[in-house]
Amino acid sequence: MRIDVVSIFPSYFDGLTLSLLGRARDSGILDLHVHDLRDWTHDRHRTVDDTPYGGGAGMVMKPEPWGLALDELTSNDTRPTIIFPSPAGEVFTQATARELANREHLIFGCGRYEGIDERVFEYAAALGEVRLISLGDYVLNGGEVAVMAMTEAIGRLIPGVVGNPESLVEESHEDGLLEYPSYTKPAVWRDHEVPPILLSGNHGAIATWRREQQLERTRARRPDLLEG
Ligand code: 6GU
Repeated sequence: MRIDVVSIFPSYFDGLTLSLLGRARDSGILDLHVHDLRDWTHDRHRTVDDTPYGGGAGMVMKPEPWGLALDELTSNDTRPTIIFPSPAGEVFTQATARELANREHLIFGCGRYEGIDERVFEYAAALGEVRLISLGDYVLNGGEVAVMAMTEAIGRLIPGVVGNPESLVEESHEDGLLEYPSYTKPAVWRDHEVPPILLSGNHGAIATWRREQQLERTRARRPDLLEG
């Protein structure tokens, strides 16, 4: 998979070269490129924003640098998926991550200020599949942190990125429930005991107990997940 990220703060993404995704990148499974939006400006101040038509607070990202960036990054492919992180978008879930992990080419456009000129989304729709995606119902200063989260969630689902594929299955959200609790040695730690069933060697009973724990936790913490 190829991923292009466009941002006015490209160094935010230095962290993506570490650990899991860094190894995927080194091994060639993930072809990740981070770009500075200002490289597609042509004025002395490398301007990317301007005041909003109609008035109002804050600044809006100008369309021209985005147009040039999208032209260049889509010049040699069949319709990529172009994602604009936005608190006004559809909410990102594990299902979204699974869907996007199957794409050949993702482009993330990180907005800052009050947002990007709306015409950029219209223009991008002619070049690829446009998705506005939110992490949840709270406000960040820009799309960078959201793109870090999304690329990690997507990247770990690409075959070969996570060493043991079984570890992907028994995660919170993969089966629509929260994860069961985990324990390791010692069996007693500061007067806190490991549930005895886990020491029983009865694998059937352990599987049943874990399922009950998943349901109990989901009911207590995330009843919304059980509604469907
Ligand atoms: Cl994707 N962007 C911004 N700026 N804020 C957010 C968000 C995205 N998701 C939740 N809050």
